[in-house]
Amino acid sequence: MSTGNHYLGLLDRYRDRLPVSPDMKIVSLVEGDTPLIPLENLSRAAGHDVQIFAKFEGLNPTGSFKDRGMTMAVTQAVHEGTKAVICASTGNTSASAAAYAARAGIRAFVLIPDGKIALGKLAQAMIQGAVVIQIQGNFDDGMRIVKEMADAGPISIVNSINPYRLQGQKTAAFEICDALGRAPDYHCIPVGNAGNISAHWVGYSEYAGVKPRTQSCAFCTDTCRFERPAVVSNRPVMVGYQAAGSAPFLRGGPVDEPETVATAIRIGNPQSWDLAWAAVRESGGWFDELTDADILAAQKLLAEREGVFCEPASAISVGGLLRDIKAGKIKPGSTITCTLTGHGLKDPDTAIKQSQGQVLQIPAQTDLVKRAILDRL
Ligand code: AN7
Repeated sequence: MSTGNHYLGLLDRYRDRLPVSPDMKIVSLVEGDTPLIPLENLSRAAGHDVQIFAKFEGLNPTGSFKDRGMTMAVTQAVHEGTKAVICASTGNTSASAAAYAARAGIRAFVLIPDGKIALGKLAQAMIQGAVVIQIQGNFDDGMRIVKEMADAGPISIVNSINPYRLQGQKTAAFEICDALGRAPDYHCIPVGNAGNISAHWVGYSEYAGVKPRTQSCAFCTDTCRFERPAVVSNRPVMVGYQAAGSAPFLRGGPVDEPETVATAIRIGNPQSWDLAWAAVRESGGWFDELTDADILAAQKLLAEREGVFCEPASAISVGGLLRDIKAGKIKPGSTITCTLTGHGLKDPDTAIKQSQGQVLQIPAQTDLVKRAILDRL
């Protein structure tokens, strides 16, 4: 389907840097190419001459960054002749897996935690025809079960332990470099299962023509992309933020009962542990944690000051960055990108709950409405 300059998704755009062969039938919803939004108000308020950009991944087709990895993983799964995909999920992976499976005409099985999944994500998985299995446990329990089912039949795991997922997700780093003409000085990103921070480091390293010291992908023999010419000459410092009640990277090991309002990152036993540590160490970065109150405050700040509505887990990248700028951990004059991983509409309950009192109840009379407005001008 060639259509001139029509953007056809990230597997098409970055095909020469991805494990996409000519005989593959690409399963795509035209994901990627998300906006890199300058956060001018927050940059000004932060001072220190910083330039903050939000990579708004919530504007992918299913409303989260997961679509980048899913187009690659489902394309590969279909190529291998799989009949179904399966994942454990805090919500966004299941929404994305359901969509791409629907597109490919295969079945999706999604394991979600008991309660604690944002309503929008559940709605997506259900309407897109996934078999939704709610387990009496959390994400980590679901992940364990999915891994134990690896050889159950012609069914592909599409969690980020599937290396094709990370390959797709690395394209976010490419897009940022393509937009800025260089890599940012810092990249701030929420961390749950830790696939995304790992994938970004692969992408940045590849674009800088540097092979990460830790092996970061499964394609090092036949389809290694690190030999390709460099596009940029720098790599960012990688900074990963976790919710305080769900922060294994800060605790130094798995957390048994993770808890946070940011349900997307309510994960106690991250699967990409080593890769994420490698990204942070090799880049000279760090992990830090935010309380639920700080996460919600950051979500509100982004919405109120910049008009950008992301889900709580996403806002942690901006909340953490602003704190680190204040603390003097970010060099003055830096260019910083923050990944906003998912759309705010995924979780309307939390948004409404923390905006209480903002709906005025007024009789349907012009004078009363007028007065209410004039009082607030
Ligand atoms: C909005 O959907 O793990 O560190 O099962 O949905 O790569 O896991 C979601 C993760 C950040 C963390 N922001 O990314 C799932 C799932 C949002 C997310 C993360 C997730 P990783």
